[in-house]
Order: sequence, then structure tokens, then C-alpha cells
Amino acid sequence: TGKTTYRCMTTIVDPSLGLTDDQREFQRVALEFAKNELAPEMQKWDQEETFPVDVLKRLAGLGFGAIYAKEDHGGSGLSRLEASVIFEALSTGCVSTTAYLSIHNMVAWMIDEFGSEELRERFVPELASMQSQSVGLETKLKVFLNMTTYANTLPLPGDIFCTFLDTLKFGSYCLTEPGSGSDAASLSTTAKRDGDHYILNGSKAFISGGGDNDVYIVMVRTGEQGPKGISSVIVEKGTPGLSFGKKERKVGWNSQPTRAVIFEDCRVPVSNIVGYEGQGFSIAMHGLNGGRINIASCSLGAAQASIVQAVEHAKVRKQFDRPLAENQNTQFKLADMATSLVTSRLIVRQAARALDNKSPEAPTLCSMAKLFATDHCFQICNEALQIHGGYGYLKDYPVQQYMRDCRVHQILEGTNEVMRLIISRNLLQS
Ligand code: FAD
Ligand code: 2MC
Repeated sequence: TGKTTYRCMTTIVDPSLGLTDDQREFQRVALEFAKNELAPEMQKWDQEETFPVDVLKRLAGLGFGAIYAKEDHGGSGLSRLEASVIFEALSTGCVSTTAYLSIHNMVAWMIDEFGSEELRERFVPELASMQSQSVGLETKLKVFLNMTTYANTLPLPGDIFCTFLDTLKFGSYCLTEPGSGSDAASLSTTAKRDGDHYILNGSKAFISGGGDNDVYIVMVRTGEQGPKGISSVIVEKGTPGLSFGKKERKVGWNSQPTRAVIFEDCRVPVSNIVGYEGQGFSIAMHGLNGGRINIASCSLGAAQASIVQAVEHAKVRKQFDRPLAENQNTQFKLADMATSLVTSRLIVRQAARALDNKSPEAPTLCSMAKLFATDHCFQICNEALQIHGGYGYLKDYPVQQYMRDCRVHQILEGTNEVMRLIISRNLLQS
């Protein structure tokens, strides 16, 4: 009947609405993983600050390590829209772990899209699987010998251990510096040419995965001041002159480490440049266009889960002899939250489609999507916490973690003020 259709099995916040059968299938796999492997652990990872590397490797096994990288070197060759659907679904289980996976995907795509054939061959298969593929004893010995030659000292026992036993290949994106955050084009880490090497000096701040990860794509100054003097180079863990700061203590995003990345006369082969000299800022920004959709998608997942939990709580919890859900204030609040989530999802998916279609409006739409979705989804998580009353403030209930994890999405990958700057520049251009 019309009535049963109207009161359909799923609610209006169902994230599969409007997707193709294939997209629903990716979504189903990601939602299952989120439910079975992420959600049961998210609280523990947050409290114990565990970086769940084995779980991430298993996600890569599902094809989620390089979702929108091309297939010839092991990427999954999916669209930005499909990536958004996957990150949203995984985030319902753990925002912080998914957000790191999204940064890893951004790094893999940047190397796949702009790297030389040699770099693509060397790095993309390993990043796609998030583990070393074909590193034989010979290569490991070479790395070991390089470490001793360049460092002029014996490596630390920990470094030897990493060289020989570490099979992980996780990526980090290094743009921000202590003196250059929003004004990213003013970065001052230098890479001076010395024969077949660049010598890097400077430091990067707030690097997700910093210290634990293996592959760092680093934006450095090789030329003039401003964006045109910037290049992107890959620096591998174990390179002499590369070190890390202390692990930062954070409000959220606790299932992934954040550290400063420091370069002191760090020698990197010139062949590790991604793209050409002076292209680095453009590469960094192209990476972030997708990154901003991905982070916004992580906020969608958090908001989705928060709404579902708020609805459950409002139906079950009774005050004044009736469920909270019978208060019109609660009903209207839930209606606003649902409208806000669906609107956020629409703009995120529109931006993802624009990026898929290589539309010239894509960078501005990605900024709009990031601004709108991360602001509104944070509010949704906060309102969901309010509906839970005092219980929402307890760490036993996941809603506070969704809120804490989402908060930083308004800051990183470009603050929401920078997003407004980008959007207004588009409007005001002559
Ligand atoms: P600032 O640039 O100092 O800004 C401070 C405030 O001023 C903000 O509110 C900002 O919006 C506002 N502001 C600045 N300029 C303007 C302006 N022109 N108009 C209006 N308002 C303005 N970076 C990486 O490169 N790689 C990473 O992996 C990474 N991971 C991160 C993980 C975490 C947990 C965090 C917290 C940060 C991470 N970052 C990373 C850094 C992040 O991208 C920066 O923090 C962010 O870009 C803002 O830079 P900032 O912190 O220096 O703030
Ligand atoms: N896509 C493609 N190209 C872009 C771009 C984008 N989104 N944004 C800028 N560019 C190009 C731009 O077109 C220009 O190229 P050209 O001269 O050829 O036209 C060049 O880059 C320089 O751009 P601007 O002239 O706009 O440079 P300006 O310095 O005025 O502003 C700004 C750049 C503010 C937009 C940039 O610095 C920015 O995005 N800042 C925020 C930094 C940021 O997002 N950091 C995130 C770090 S990563 C992170 O947080 C993680 C968790 C991983």
C-alpha cells in the first residue's frame, strides 16, 4: 500500500539511497566491516591510543588501500563517489581509523597520478596492499648498508628491526609546518640539490601517521618563494636525517599517531621527486581536493551513526512517564539532524561527482562540501550527545567519541575558514 511504501523499511537517512547496485555492494562490504571489525574496538583504540595496523592491512585486502588509484599498479580504479561511500560507511565503525585510511589513499593517489612510472611501480602496489610486496633480502641489505653509509654511524637496533622485519607500507602527507599552516604556500622546508640527491632541512608539524609510517610525501622548497617554488618528494622511513617528534596528545583521532617530521641534512634521491620541480604545490592541492571530500565523508559516517543512536535512545529512555521521542522538541531536533545529514551527503556526493568529471568547479565544490558537511555533521553529533543527556557525556557511550573525532575535521585538510576563503575567491573573481 501507499502507506507501507511511505513508512519504508529504511529511514530517510539511509546512505544507500540513490546509489547503483555496484555502489551498494561496496557500501555493504564496508558497513559489514565497520560493524564487525571497527565498531567493537573503537572505544578501546581511542582510550589506549592504538594504531590498528593489522585491521588497516585487512581493509587494504578488501581493495580500500588505494581506492581511486588506477588498476595497472594495484589500485582499485574506483570513482571518488565510490570512495566517499566507502569512507562514510567505514566511519560508522571508527572515524579516526577511517580518516587515517583516507589520508593513506590520498598519498597513494598522488604518487599514482603524478609520479614517474618508476615511482608508480615501486610504491603504488605496496601502498595499495599497505605492505611490502617484493622486498627481497638483497634490497633490505641495500637499505641497511645505505643507512650505515649515510649516517656514518651504526643504525639503532630499532632501525635494524624495522628494516628487516617491518612489512607495512603506510603513507603520510607532509605539508603543514610550525610556521605555515593555513598559508601553506609559505612553507620553508628546503630541498637543495647536491648531485643526484636533494638535501632536506626543516620540519613538518601535525603529521598523521608520523613516526609509525613508512612513505612520506613531503612538500619542500626547491625554488623561489610562493607556490611555484615548491616540489613534492618521497622520503622513506629509515633515511638518515629523518626523525620524528613526540606523539601528540589529542582530543580525538586517537587511533592514529600524530608527530612532527624532522629533516636534518636528509639525503633523498632526485628520482624520488613526484612530478617536476615547482609542481609540488599543485600536486598537494590536487591531493587535498579528494582529501576534503574524504574527510567530509568521514563526518557523514559519524553523523549517521550518531543519529541512529540518538533515535534508539529517544525511543527507549523514559522521562515524565514517556519516551523522550514523544517530546516534540526531540522530534523536531531529530528532523533537523536528519535534514542536515541528507543535505551534507548531497553536497559531498555532488563534489565527488564533479571531481570524477574533472569539472573546473570541482576544487570549489570540494571546499563547499568540506565546509558544509564537517560543520553540520559536528553539530549533529553534538545534538545526538545532548539527546543522550548525561549518558552522552560518558565514555561508555560512543556518541561522545563521534563528536570528538569529528571536531578536527573543521580544522585539518584546510580549516573551514580557508574553505570560505576559497569559495569567496571563486565568487569574487572578475
Ligand atoms: P593557522 O593557520 O595558524 O590558523 C589558526 C586560525 O586562524 C584558524 O581558525 C584559521 O582558520 C584562521 N585563519 C588563518 N588564516 C586565515 C585567513 N586568511 N582568514 C581567516 N581566518 C584565518 N597537516 C599535514 O600536512 N599533514 C597531516 O597529516 C596533518 N594531520 C593533522 C592531524 C591533526 C590531528 C591536526 C590537528 C592537524 C593536522 N594537520 C596535518 C595540520 C592541519 O592541516 C593544520 O592544523 C591546519 O591546516 C591549520 O593550520 P594551523 O594549525 O597552523 O592553523
Ligand atoms: N586545486 C587545484 N589547484 C589549486 C587549489 C586546489 N584546491 N588551490 C590552489 N591551487 C593552485 C592555484 O590554482 C594556483 O595555481 P596557478 O597559479 O597555476 O593558478 C596555486 O595553486 C596557488 O594558489 P593560490 O594563488 O590560491 O595560493 P594562496 O597562497 O593565495 O592560497 C590556499 C592557497 C590558502 C588555498 C592554500 O594554501 C590552502 O589550501 N591552505 C590550506 C592548507 C591545507 O589545506 N592544509 C592541509 C594539510 S593536510 C591535513 O591537514 C591532513 C590531515 C592530511
